[in-house]
Amino acid sequence: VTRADFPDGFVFGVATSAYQIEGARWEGGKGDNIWDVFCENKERILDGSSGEVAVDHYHRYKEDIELMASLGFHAYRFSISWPRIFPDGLGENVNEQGVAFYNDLINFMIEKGIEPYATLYHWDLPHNLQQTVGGWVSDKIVEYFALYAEACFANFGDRVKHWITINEPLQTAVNGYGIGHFAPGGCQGETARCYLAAHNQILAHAAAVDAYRRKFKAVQGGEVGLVVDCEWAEPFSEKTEDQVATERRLDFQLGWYLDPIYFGDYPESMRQRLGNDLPTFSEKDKELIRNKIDFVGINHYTSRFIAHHQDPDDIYFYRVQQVERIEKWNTGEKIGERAASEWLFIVPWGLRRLLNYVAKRYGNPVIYVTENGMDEEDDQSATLDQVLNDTTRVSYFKGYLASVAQAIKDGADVRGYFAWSFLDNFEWAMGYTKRFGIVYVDYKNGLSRHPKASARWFRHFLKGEEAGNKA
Ligand code: GCO
Repeated sequence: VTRADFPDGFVFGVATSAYQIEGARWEGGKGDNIWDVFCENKERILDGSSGEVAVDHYHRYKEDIELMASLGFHAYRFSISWPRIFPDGLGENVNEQGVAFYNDLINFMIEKGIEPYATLYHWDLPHNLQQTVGGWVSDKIVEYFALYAEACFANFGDRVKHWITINEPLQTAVNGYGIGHFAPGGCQGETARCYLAAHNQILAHAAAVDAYRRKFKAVQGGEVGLVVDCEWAEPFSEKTEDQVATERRLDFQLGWYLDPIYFGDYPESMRQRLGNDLPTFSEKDKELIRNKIDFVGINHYTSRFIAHHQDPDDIYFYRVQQVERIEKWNTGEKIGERAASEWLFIVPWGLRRLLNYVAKRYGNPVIYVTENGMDEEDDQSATLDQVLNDTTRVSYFKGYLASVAQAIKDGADVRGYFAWSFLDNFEWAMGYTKRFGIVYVDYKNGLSRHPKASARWFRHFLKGEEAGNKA
């Protein structure tokens, strides 16, 4: 795959999120977020760690942006920490120090020729909103989120032209409010709570887009999208029930969020299985959410074979009645090689299918691949040379980028691609045990940064040089 396989103007960037990299928990007038508090119980995180210091991007952002620019990336998808802007989340009295930090970051990016893509919510809800109103299960959150979004549009929208409201609402709903592996936790498989958290995220997204269109769009001229995470689902067998289960799986991942926005309601298969555990949209809600999206962000890492399953209480997707398989029933064909994370199998062709599926289901919307990448185990016994030589990741990127280029040729309107992640970082419940970065962070030696082979590969690829062309 080469740079020339992509249209002119196609955006290549890298992605991160605030809690995973910033650190500086107690600095700059920031309030606690739900992950700050969640990690205080060390048993919840595999290595007992937290994002309290993370990779100290808060203090090293200049070094990081310089490195990003030297690698030739055009764009940077970062997230704004809500409690840096409103420490208690209530949408009054903006914290000027927080605004100053993101102003500095954005200005420095632009100075280095990197375009900002800002995510408003990448899971770090102000703890106060969780404590006082119940976080995403309360409909009050919709208004608080809109106030926060407006403050960001007002302060940064003269320079930020691509906004993402919410990152992976599914993870917040399922893992945060349903199962409890993620903040805020405090639940164990509560179906209604999971679907309510999702419902309020959809409404909050729409309220933010609505505010943008009414108050900022005419002057600022930017675009606002939503980022959903979706694995590709491939039927486990030719049996009808497996084919139907596979469609249902996509309903429960993608349709869950995008159907209400594009068509005004949840997919029928969800209504059938969930009954009253699935909230309903009033006519007024429907009017608010319809078509409130300028682009679809897709976070994609892996694919699965999907089979039908009788058990209605399957833990992960709550009544989707399907089960994941990693080998085909008849041939034993593997879906792909596994990366470090248990859930991550390397399946480049899955991304092409997913992009074409999204294009078809939603009328060929503008799409950005907002995250794509793989992890390696943190190996304490390896030398620096060894850990920098991430050849599997290089082939992962080559394969997945080729798949994106094919989807574009098939007709999908994909405008950009962001590698996850720029830096090794705090991988949520896995702590620092998994490394997703194209830049290595030496946790034992002052958090120093070292570009891996994959970062160098991107540099050549982006320049259209030999190494990229041979790929
Ligand atoms: C997200 C992702 C990232 C993860 C990545 C690897 O929500 O955008 O969860 O934050 O680090 O997906 O698991």
